[in-house]
Amino acid sequence: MCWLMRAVRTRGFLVLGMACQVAVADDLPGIVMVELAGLKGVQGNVFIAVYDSDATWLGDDALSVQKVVIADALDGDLVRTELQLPMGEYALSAFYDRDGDGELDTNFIGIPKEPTGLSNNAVGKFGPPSYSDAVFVLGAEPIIQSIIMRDM
Ligand SMILES: [Ca+2]
Repeated sequence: MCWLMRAVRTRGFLVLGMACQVAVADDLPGIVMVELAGLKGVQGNVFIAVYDSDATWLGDDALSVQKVVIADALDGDLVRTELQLPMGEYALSAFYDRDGDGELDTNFIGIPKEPTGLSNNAVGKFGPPSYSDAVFVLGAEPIIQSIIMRDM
């Protein structure tokens, strides 16, 4: 059994681990298992947006958005789904689309009117939670993000 050569970019630095003669690109999928709590007994969809930079965080330019049908993904009290992403740094934003319009409803100052949750269960103190509070590193090992969905 040999190790793979792997290059993982972390905050602009290149970290190399190596052995054998096998070179693998750094876009191998990693797996984030997402567990959303607080959605038992509701119907409809939850949307999970993936961000990979502070510049796009919580904006419309998410890396990807995954729609999860709650009825199909409910496992006990949790809604479970899986995201496959290249290894790297990410932050997740999830919302429960209570009224089924496909969008996160907000009030006139931008505060969500539907339940939301962020990776690391990041919460904002005065204003929106920051990317740095929600970011996590995805490597070769699958990781679990347990997110509690909350009404603001
Ligand atoms: Ca909505």
